[in-house]
Amino acid sequence: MRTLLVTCALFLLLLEEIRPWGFKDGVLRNSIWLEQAAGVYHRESRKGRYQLTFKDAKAVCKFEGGKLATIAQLEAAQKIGLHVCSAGWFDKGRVGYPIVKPGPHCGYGKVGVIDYGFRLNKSERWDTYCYNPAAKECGGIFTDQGRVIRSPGFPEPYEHEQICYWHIRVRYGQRIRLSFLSFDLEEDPGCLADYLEIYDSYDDIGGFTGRFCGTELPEDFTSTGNVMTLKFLSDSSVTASGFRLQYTAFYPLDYS
Ligand SMILES: *[C@@H]1O[C@H](CO)[C@@H](O)[C@H](O)[C@H]1NC(C)=O
Ligand SMILES: [Ca+2]
Repeated sequence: MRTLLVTCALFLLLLEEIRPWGFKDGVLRNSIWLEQAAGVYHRESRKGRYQLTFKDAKAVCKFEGGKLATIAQLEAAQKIGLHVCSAGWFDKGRVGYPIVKPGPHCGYGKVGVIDYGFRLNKSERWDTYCYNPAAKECGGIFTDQGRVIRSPGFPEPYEHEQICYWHIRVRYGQRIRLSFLSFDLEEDPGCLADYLEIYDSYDDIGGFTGRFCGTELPEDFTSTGNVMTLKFLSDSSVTASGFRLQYTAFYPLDYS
């Protein structure tokens, strides 16, 4: 993973243009909204956004041991912070998404479950909202000053078909240092099977920093701002013991 250094350098150049997350115009801009609440979570197809028919959506939720969320379950989850800017199928062929924070680009400025109603055409393609209160804990939102993060079940082998996100948000002005303690994911040249990705960002859209697999311990990484996202994905065959890493928040001595 020597390309990491190059990616990193390039990214640092790009990042100079971007303000770190924090207060801007008196508004706290680094909020992270829940992606899983009260047993409800959002899924998109492995092929990407808006690829699931109603039948596919049911199959995805069932595959993970749950079922499509009802509107009542989605509303309950929204009340405690589930915020997803993607429309998905829920129970009985309804489509919508939960919005906590009003914004012009998502939910037409409204808050609550944005409801597209019962779809007549069940071949339309959307994401899905599943309900599974027994879902394995995987990922999370961390605001502590430091913590050890482990792949699910570590040191036992992780399961197939998992996607976990860890969002780290520390105090404004702080940075985050990641140190890998142990690393063992299915090895393949492009890391297309199982991988851990690091994003120097609050989500996995911007700030891609590196993708890792195999047994080589990735180098330590330091964020440029006070947020970071880790994404772990496993495919449907071959597992390994996974990873263990530590993050630590610190105040940089030099702000330049
Ligand atoms: C239903 O939606 C699918 C996907 O958008 C589309 O290809 C199909 O033509 C639609 N069927 C009808 C009857 O509108
Ligand atoms: Ca695998």
